[in-house]
Amino acid sequence: MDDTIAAISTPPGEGGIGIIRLSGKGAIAIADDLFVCGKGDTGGKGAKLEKCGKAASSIASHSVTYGHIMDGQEVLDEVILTIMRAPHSYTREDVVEINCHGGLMPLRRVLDAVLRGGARLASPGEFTLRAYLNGRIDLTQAEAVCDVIRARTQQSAAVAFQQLSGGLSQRLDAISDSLVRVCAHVEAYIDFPDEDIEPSTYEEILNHLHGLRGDLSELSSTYERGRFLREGLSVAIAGRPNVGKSSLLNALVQRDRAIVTAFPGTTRDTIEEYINVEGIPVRIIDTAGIRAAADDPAECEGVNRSIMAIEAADLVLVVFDGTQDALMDEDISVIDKASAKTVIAVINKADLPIVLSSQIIRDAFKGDLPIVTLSAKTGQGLEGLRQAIFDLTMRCGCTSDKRCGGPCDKKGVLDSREGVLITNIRHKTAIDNTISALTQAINCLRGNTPIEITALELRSALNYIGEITGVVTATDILNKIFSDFCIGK
Ligand SMILES: Nc1nc2c(ncn2[C@@H]2O[C@H](COP(=O)(O)OP(=O)(O)OP(=O)(O)O)[C@@H](O)[C@H]2O)c(=O)[nH]1
Ligand SMILES: [Mg+2]
Repeated sequence: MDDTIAAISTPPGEGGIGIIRLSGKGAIAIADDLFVCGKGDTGGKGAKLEKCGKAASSIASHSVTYGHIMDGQEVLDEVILTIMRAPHSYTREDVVEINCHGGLMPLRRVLDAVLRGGARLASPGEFTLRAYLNGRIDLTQAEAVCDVIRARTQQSAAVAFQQLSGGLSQRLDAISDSLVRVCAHVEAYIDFPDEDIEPSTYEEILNHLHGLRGDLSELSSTYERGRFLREGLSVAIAGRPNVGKSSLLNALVQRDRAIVTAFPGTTRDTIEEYINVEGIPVRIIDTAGIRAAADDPAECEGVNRSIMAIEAADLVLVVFDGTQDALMDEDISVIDKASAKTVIAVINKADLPIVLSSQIIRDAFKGDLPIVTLSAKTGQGLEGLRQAIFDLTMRCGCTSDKRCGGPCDKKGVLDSREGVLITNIRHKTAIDNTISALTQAINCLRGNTPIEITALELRSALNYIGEITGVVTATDILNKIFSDFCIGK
């Protein structure tokens, strides 16, 4: 943390501007050596500059200054320099941002000069790591930085922003503060072993612990919805050949992405696209039609890939041709492969007379499931499918039965009472560990266990919560979290 780090903070490629960021004690001194304020041509060696005479170190914090980055007499790039002095910066250290032209060469040349000037190339996420280590943000907020950058839909971004602005931390801090008070209460009895716990105090502590455990369970139960908003949902389109799977993919992505022909066995490889279903980022996967008679090696491999895609998907759309009044063996074979998954049945070709009944499908699946009738050709009924995907994913009107799913208020996902969703498996695991420790503490209190053991369980519950916000954190967890970041953030 004593050195100065630097990196290109904008993505590789060509753009209007590209930014090099420096952070650390030496950042402003390095800028002093390289930056010449004032107008001039950008014509390489011997360029004439009308210097304004202002050194980088004399530029006011949070202001921008026009000038050039020089390597001796050579102009490396025409830039805008921004200085943000500690502690009012992203990392709470002195930060310098150099806005260069957004191309590979200007950025590389300026970065090289900065590194020669004494900075070290930053590791992935190191700016955010410093922000965390210097106490500007906690660990959940640091993780949210990555989520904001990677968000694919407005809803995903909203959840990430909420975490970034401390929504989750505040909720956990409140629980943690309560737990500290209970802990202090219990530990007081360790210090005065002759005192017996009053029955009323006893009940009070137990009630309090039950309440906290309830709050945490509620938070933990939001994970499934939160995960889909953060990571997206994978949806495989499965079915026998020629039922209209590729047509359905094309209808959902609103362009001719996959080849459609009247011949069965058209699709061989799986094809993936992203769509936005009411804020849920959905990776939709078109697969080869499943049939046993596929003797062409490419089609056989396609069928294997279809089966793997079904197994890996969060949700499977099993497509049927609604113009046929009975299911074929090949349909049954697809149903067998998908029946362990969460399924929406799609009766396709509704622009033609539909003769396939929903009851036949329910019987084949041996139970109730959402069934949507649509036409991939005309788009009729497509909105119903999007709604069914949303309802099923967000468990609308649903409890533990994974196949249920009633109508659901779309806004309900984010306007939920608690307003905070758990989106990260690390947080969910720590919350579940906290719940287990609280359950142990409650059992200890109820049994005849020495009060010291209860106190230990409460301490371990506190530690688990601390792991989430980063109050208690092992180095390997930090390394894992920040290695996931891009360089320059
Ligand atoms: N009338 C009508 N025809 C459709 C509809 N959807 C697909 N088709 C036709 O059905 C045939 C097969 O469509 P595809 O989308 O290629 O079917 P697939 O399930 O991807 O077929 P494979 O890739 O061979 O497994 C084509 O002739 C499509 O035009 C629909 O909604 N209505
Ligand atoms: Mg196809």
